Amino acid sequence: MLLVKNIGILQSPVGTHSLSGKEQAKNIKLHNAAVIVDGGVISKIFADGELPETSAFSHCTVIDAEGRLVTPGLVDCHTHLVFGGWRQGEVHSKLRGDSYLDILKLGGGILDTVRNTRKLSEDELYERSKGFVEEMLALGVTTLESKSGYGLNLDDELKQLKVNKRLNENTPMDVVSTFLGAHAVPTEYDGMADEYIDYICEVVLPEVKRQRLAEFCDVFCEDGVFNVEQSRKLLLCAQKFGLKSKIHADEIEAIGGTELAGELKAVSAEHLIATDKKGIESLSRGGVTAALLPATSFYLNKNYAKARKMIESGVPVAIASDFNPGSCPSLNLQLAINLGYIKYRMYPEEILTAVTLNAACAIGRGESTGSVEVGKKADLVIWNAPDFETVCYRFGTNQVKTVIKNGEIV
Ligand code: IZC
Ligand code: ZN
Repeated sequence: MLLVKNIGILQSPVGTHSLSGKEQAKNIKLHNAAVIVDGGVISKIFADGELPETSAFSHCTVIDAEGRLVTPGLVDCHTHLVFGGWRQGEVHSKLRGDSYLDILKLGGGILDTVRNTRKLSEDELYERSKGFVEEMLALGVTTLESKSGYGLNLDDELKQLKVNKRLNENTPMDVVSTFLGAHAVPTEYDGMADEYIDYICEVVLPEVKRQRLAEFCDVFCEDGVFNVEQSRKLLLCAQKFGLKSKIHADEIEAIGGTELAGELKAVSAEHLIATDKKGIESLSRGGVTAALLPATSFYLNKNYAKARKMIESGVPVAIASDFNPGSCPSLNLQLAINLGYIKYRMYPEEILTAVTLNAACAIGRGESTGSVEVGKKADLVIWNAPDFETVCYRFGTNQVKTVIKNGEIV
């Protein structure tokens, strides 16, 4: 058993469902608190110094938080962390006027990472990704989603998904696997996006299902990548194989991906940089979580998603890193927290919900993590900060003091 005592403030959203509207800003804040962990699960929570001075906890391992803030472990619900190579050369072209989509059209961008990912063996990819996972743990992330999408053929997509599985099994991180075979049209199918979608539906998805390698299916619904009809066809086909839907929508152009997310009642629509009022209404009607990625807006020199409008319209907002080698080569979710505060003008309580419970719900983990409550996993962060406002305010440094995953210090 583990006892975390002398918690200055224990702050957390509450529940197993995503929170929207005013509920998103509701966090419990327990002062002078303590948490007892048994078997990796939270078994008791004390507040206002009510931890009994008995020997009942003498057999516990004790962590003294020394008056610090404690929150749930962070959940990063959108990453592309299994990849080969980097794309540092692209920044130069982007700063001189080539757009992200221009670079992709010329066979660079995602397709460059596909070439570098295909070259690596599963073991090589695993070792590299494990390093990223360790860094993310040290930054306070205890659960994450990892997308494929740099293989774009049967073997290389399965290779990435198998790495997700190994990361989940062999590191302390909980890794939720998403199949993103429709991330770009591979060069072998140049100009034949429809045929590539058919190939995924007929050849790749059945294997992903048979080997149980993913829970979600995602698609890059974007100008010049996959249109709404292709995205719909793919996601409906994936639903038949039991994969829940996610959509990369409105990252660059609003071509209708957000409306499709509403129509299909997707679990989440992700990016939403270019989403307007109509798109927001459709998310709200469909009960879709908006997974916002502010570090990508920063890195692409783009606008920021209309987070306040989404919250006001009752759309649950999650915030994630979008770690990938192109549009966001940062795996630091704390940076996304800072940008959520300054650029989205979200309140610290809303942001905490966005990077814990709402993010957990966006990847189907709301029952087990995302809040500090009896019965949930003992995934906790002790911060080098007295309150979450300070975490939102300071930036550029790792503000985590200690990370506890399943009741163990990592
Ligand atoms: O590698 O560019 N937007 N996919 C869709 C990405 C960004 C990742 C990449
Ligand atoms: Zn993405």
